[in-house]
Amino acid sequence: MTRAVLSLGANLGDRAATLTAALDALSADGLVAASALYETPPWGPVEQPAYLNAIALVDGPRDAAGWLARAHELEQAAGRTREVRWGARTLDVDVVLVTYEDGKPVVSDDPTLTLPHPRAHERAFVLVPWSSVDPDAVLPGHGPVADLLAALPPEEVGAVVRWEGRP
Ligand code: A4P
Ligand code: MG
Repeated sequence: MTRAVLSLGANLGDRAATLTAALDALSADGLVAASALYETPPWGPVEQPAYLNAIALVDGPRDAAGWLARAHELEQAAGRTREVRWGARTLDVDVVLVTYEDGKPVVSDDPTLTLPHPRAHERAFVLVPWSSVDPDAVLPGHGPVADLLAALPPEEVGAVVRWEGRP
């Protein structure tokens, strides 16, 4: 049994429907908590539309590779095509962290599955929803998520806004 922290992001198509469907699908995988949806400015070198992001905590019998495989299944189910790295996508599911029952993290520098996720600590779009569902969360190697958030530029944190849907 492991716990995975999954980061979901969508910035093409009906973003909210895509994320809601993926979170619903995860209820069959031991979904423990799902964050609200947050609208977030695109991060990275590629110009692209705003994202909706969410975090899911799941407990299940998978190992880390099993969670990555599940993440890829959810991306395929959303009709994801892989084009530009860091570019726009219907659904991106990243594995942020996998922990064993004793709380020890899976640590891997394998490029096909790097754990903990190498960029999670600097991404408000991961840390804000994560701390909303687990205020005491710790990112191994980097420290408490609350401290990481406090260290980010306030404007980056403030730009991650709970999404209430369009009027
Ligand atoms: N991979 C290695 N480690 C992991 C991991 N921990 N979780 C490998 C998931 N995948 C991992 O990913 C490329 C390869 O990374 C995979 O084959 C997998 O084996 P990908 O999903 O095919 O491509 P990508 O998503 O374009 O690349 P990457 O590196 O995952 O990009 P990021 O870092 O996820 O950036 N802005 C906002 N606001 N919100 C977002 O969600 N997302 C991105 C994508 C850019 N900007 C964003 C957002
Ligand atoms: Mg990805």
